[in-house]
Amino acid sequence: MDEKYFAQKIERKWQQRWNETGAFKVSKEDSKQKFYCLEMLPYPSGRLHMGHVRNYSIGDAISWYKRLKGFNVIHPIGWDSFGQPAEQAAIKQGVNPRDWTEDNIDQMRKQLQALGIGYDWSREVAAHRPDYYKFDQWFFLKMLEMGLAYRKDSEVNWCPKCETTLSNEQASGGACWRCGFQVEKSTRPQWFLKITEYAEQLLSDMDEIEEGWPENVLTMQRNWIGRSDGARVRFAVGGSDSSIEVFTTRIDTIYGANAIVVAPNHPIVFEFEDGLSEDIKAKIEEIRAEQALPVDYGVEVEKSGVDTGKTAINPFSGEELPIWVGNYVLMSYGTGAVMSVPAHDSRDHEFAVRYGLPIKAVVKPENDDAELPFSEYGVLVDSGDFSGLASKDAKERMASLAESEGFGAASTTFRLRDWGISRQRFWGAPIPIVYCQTCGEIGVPFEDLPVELPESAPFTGVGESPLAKVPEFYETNCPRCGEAARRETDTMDTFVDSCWYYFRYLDPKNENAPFSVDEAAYWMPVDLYIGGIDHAVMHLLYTRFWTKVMRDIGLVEFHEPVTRLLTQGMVVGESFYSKERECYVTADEVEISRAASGKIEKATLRETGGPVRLAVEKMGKSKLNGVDPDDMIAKYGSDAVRLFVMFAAPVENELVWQESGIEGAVRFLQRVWRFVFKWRDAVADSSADSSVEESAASRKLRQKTHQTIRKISESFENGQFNTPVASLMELSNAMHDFGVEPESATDSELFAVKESIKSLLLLMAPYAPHTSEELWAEVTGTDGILASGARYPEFDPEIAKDDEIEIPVQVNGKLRSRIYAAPGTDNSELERLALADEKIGEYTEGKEIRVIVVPNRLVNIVVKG
Ligand code: ANZ
Ligand code: ZN
Repeated sequence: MDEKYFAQKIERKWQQRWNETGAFKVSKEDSKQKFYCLEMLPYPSGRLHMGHVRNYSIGDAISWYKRLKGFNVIHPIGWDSFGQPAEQAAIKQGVNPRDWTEDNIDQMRKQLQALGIGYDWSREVAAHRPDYYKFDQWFFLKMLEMGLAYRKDSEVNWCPKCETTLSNEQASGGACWRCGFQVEKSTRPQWFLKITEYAEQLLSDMDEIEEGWPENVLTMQRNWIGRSDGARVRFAVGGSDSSIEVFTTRIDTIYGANAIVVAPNHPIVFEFEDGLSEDIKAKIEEIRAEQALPVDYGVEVEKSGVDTGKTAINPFSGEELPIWVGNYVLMSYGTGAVMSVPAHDSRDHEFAVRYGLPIKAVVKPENDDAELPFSEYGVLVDSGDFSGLASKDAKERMASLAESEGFGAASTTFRLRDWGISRQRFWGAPIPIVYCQTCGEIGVPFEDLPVELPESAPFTGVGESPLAKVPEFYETNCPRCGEAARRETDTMDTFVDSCWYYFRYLDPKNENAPFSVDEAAYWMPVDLYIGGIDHAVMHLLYTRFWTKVMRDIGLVEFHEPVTRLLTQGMVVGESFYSKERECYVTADEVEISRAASGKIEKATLRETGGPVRLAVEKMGKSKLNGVDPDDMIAKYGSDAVRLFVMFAAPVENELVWQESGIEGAVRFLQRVWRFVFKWRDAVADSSADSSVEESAASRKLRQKTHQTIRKISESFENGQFNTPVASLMELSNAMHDFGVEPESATDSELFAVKESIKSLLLLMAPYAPHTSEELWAEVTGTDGILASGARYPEFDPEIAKDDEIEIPVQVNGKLRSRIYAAPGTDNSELERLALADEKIGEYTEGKEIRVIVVPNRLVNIVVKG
């Protein structure tokens, strides 16, 4: 054993050993309880960043813990390897997207191995490989059979200059991200998956995961699905056979309607259009153009509109209402038409005020008048036969009247839209469809899968799908009639790939099915899923949807794929902005003075002493505040990096990167190493058992050891993964303070030291596995923790028990005696001890008393009379 701690030497050794022995390889074992620990799979950009390191360190720590607890732990990894950056690299650097992607994967796999994350590499999957995306296509065809995949004309963002479609992100603010040109909406046929068919289940099944998912994620999903209970009501159009159906959540306000407002693309507008004046038509065009611009989520637009001059009849009151076109009514929601009730809806109110439309209140608070708009429930007034009813009752009665009279019905609407999966991209899974002149759109037969991507395509970044320029790809024959036909040239949204990758880990080589039903029945659902909050809706909603489809196909029997979700906080770095230079500078260029807490008190430019503004921001190149995991591992070792990352903050919180923190982690590991080095021989030779007479020192150390085991086990079970590191440091301090030298130690002291070392190493293994393995092998003479099948240490409650504490006993507020009891002794026992005390007896004998106990602190006896 080296006297000094050489992180790199140990780490290389154990990484190699784990690799050779397949230490993290697992298979289904029905007799063993499983634990599925999953981290969101990375996009192979080529370089690991600190966010990844954090994500995988958390997952690995929990995997180690569960493994030592005796679970059959599956901990796999793969690559979300389809998507834009590969295609951009092809355009910019002229490389083949496949080569670029594979090189990046090799690079990042090496980095993950250098971190020593315990993955079962035999289960690695990558979305861009045909053996994987074959089953993206398989699922698509299943959904086609089930009527869950369909094609319809739909709007896309289109840059007329680049002649290409853009994602919403690429069209943010209405400008093309490449050229800044104004983005238009254009219509093209696209494939959709009917996630809306599962809207209701996606909501109600949340009951099953409520315990294990963060509240904010559930709320975001609920809002995204956006269930709205209301009614549909048909208004007849004056002087015509047509009618307009509105969706409203407040049918009880219908007597207050002052207008019907429709979306500019509502069919009725096209019906009216010929008869409208040029002015009105121009205004409608303007609103259409405005709505065609991509909007940034959450930005309020000023309400505007135009009166068409046509009217509709309120079926309840018989009143004639003007029909307006409004910019705030969307064709994509409800029915694309609203009844405008300005007294009770703020949007309608703003609209009515702007155009001087009448505002009539029809709902009032119980005994009160209200400021308008009043959007709460109340009591109906001026509402014909319904006046005097409470809103809630009125809603029910009015909806059933509408239904019985045939002009409406209760109705539920969802905000959730079907999922458009067509992308005009090369680097994605081809949609397995063939278009035939005679037979129409035909799914590729299952036995012909995968529809493979060609080697390459002309990448220009402009125009339609790159695959539409590869005749060898799109020229084919109709699977039904055999005539010449054309393949679909769009590829799938990469969110399809990430919907089911963690099922594929369970059976990655299966050529006939996405995975085996038996494997999934054993391993699923995922016990813990760790990733960023940025996936709260899209990915996590899509994958829940996919699971329900898989259930309906018969692949799985459960409804929800993930029992517990952990959203990790961001890794942020300190950045320094020099005011005189007007740019960010690196930490090396700054003179920093820190408070003991690590907080920066003052920062100045080293060269000039000029002022430097300090900020804590997301790590990034432009801020010069990023750190490269490889550099950190090379400098400090992966165990120190991982230990620091886990220690620095609770996993849900932001983590502020401070290199000084890593230095602390290294010092801790060195200290542990020195202690083990010092005691190794003495401890290894000793076969003492605990039954021998104990010294005070060994009793104290054993108590600390068992308390630490108790505390860390509790923390793990409660989902606190940073506090155990502090407990480890405390235990290590207690070991150093032991005060006995190996040469003079008694058997019981050797036993206590050996127990503390072995416990510390097992408790530390989830955080610093290499060092723990190495030292364990040294102390026990085995091939390490994993190889020897060691289990997580158990604590003995007797030994862990705290010493007794002193509790003052007062009589009428005056100190009269003291009793001794273990901390946490319950109130009735403390009361019994106090009353049994001789001195106290003198005051209480024969008296009427009342006892007040403050646990662990005080017993006060009130003596009456
Ligand atoms: C009349 C009314 C009176 C409404 C009132 C609200 C309050 P949520 O809850 O978000 O589903 N609405 C319906 N379709 C619309 C569309 N295509 N574009 C814009 N607004 C639309 O909202 C439902 C309410 O949003 C509906 O109820 C309708 O306004 C409006 F005191 O009808 B309400
Ligand atoms: Zn055909």
